[in-house]
Amino acid sequence: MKFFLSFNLCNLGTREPTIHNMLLPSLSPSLRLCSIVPHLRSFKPSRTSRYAGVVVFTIIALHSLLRITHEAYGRMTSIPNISAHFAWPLTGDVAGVRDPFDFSNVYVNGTRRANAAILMLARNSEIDKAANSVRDLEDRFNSNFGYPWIFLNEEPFTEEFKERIRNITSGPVEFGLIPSDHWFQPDWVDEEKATQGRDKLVSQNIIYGDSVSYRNMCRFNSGFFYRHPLLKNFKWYWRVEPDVRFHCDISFDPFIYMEEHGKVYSFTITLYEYRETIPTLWDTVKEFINDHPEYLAPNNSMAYLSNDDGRTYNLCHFWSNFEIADLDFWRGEAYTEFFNYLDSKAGFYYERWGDAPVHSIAAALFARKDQIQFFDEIGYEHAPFTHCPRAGKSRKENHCSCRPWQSFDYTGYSCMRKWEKIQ
Ligand SMILES: Nc1nc2c(ncn2[C@@H]2O[C@H](COP(=O)(O)OP(=O)(O)OP(=O)(O)O)[C@@H](O)[C@H]2O)c(=O)[nH]1
Ligand SMILES: [Mg+2]
Repeated sequence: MKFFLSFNLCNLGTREPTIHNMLLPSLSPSLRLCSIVPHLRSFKPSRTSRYAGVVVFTIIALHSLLRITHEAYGRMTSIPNISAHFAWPLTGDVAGVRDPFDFSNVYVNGTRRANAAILMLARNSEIDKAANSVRDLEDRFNSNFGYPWIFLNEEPFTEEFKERIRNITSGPVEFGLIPSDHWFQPDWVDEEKATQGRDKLVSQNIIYGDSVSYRNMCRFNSGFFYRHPLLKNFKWYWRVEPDVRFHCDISFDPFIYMEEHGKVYSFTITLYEYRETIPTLWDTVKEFINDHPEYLAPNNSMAYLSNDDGRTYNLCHFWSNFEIADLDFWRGEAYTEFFNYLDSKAGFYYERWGDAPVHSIAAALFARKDQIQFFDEIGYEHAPFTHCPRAGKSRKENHCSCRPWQSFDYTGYSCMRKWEKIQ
C-alpha cells in the first residue's frame, strides 16, 4: 500500500507535462501534491490503517465491478437514484422517527406541497384491497402530487405487501409497526364486563359485535394513530382504507386547500351511527363538557350532533374511513383530554364506540363550524355508500366514473341535510 501511494503521487509530482502539473502553479503551494511527497515518503502506515486501506480498496473495486456487470446494481447506486431518496425531505430512520423539517416552503414542480402524508391502516391479508385503493388514489391524485404513504399494522407487514405497494406508489412509502400498548385491550379493562358487552351486541345482531380486534382498531383510530412515530413530524393526513374508490380526478391539492382556508377536518359522507354501539357515549361526552366548558369552540356544530341543544345525540357523524385532517387537532389539549376521559370509561370495549362518532363529536364541538370542510368535488366510495360530486361540470372536467344518482348525500340514512341546515 505504501508502495502504491508513493509511486503514484511522487510520479505525479515529477512527471511533465501533465494537465495536473500544468495546473499546479495556479494552486496554492500548500495544495501542491509535490509538496506532500516528502511527507508521504516518510509516512509509515500502521498495521490497522494498512488493513483499513485494503478493505476500502476491496470495497471500491467490488463496487466498480458490480456497477459494470450488474445493470440493476448500477442503477440503484447511481447518484440520481441516491439523491432521489433525499428529494423528499422525509427519510424515517430505523426507529421510524423523522427529522424535524420545515414544510412551509416545500415546492415540487413549482407548486407548493403541504406537510402531509396519506395514511392506511391495514392487515397483511388485505393486500389486494389495499392495492386497489392505492392504485385508485395514485391514478386520480397522487401521481401528480407525490405525497408520501404511510402504512400501519399491529403486525409486521410481509415482504409481499411491501413490494406490491411499492410497485404502485409514486411518492415515498413507509411501513410502520403499531406499539402493542397502542393497539391491544389494556389490562385494566374488566374483561368480564367486556365479554358481556360483546355478547349483548351479538344478541342484537350488530355488525362486529363480537370482535375484539375491531374494537382495538376503533380505539387506535380514535386516540393513537396520530402518535405513531412515523407521523410525528407531519401536520396533515389523508386516511384511506383498503377497498375504497376514488371516482374523479382530484386535480387540486386538498391539503393545501385545508391549510389555506383554516380547516381542521373534512368529510365526504355523513350518516347515522348504530345506537346500540354507543349507549353511554353521549352521557360521557356531556360529563366531559360539564367539566371542561372551555374546550367548546365558539360557533361549533352542536346543532349537527343534537336536535335538542345537546340533551341527546342524534347519531350523526362524519364517516371516518375518509378523512383529511389536521394532526395537531388530535394532538391538542382539548382532544387529548377528551380521548383520555373516554378511554378511562372503556366504552371502546364495554360497548363498541367507533372512531367515527368519537372524531366527529370532537370536531363538531372543539372546532368552529367553518373549520370543517365538506369536499363535494372528491368522488368517493366505501361500500355500500358513494359520494358523487353534485356539479355536472365538475363531474365532466374530472372524468368522474360515478353517477349522481348513486350519491348517498340525500338518502334517508344520510345526515347531509342536517349539516347543510347549520351552514
Ligand atoms: N392492522 C389491522 N388493521 C385493521 C384491523 N381491523 C381493521 N383494520 C383496518 O382498519 C380500518 C377499518 O376497518 P374495516 O374492517 O374497514 O372497518 P369498517 O370500515 O368499519 O367496516 P367495513 O364496512 O367492513 O369496511 C381498515 O383500514 C382496516 O384495514 C386489524 O385487526 N389489524
Ligand atoms: Mg372499511
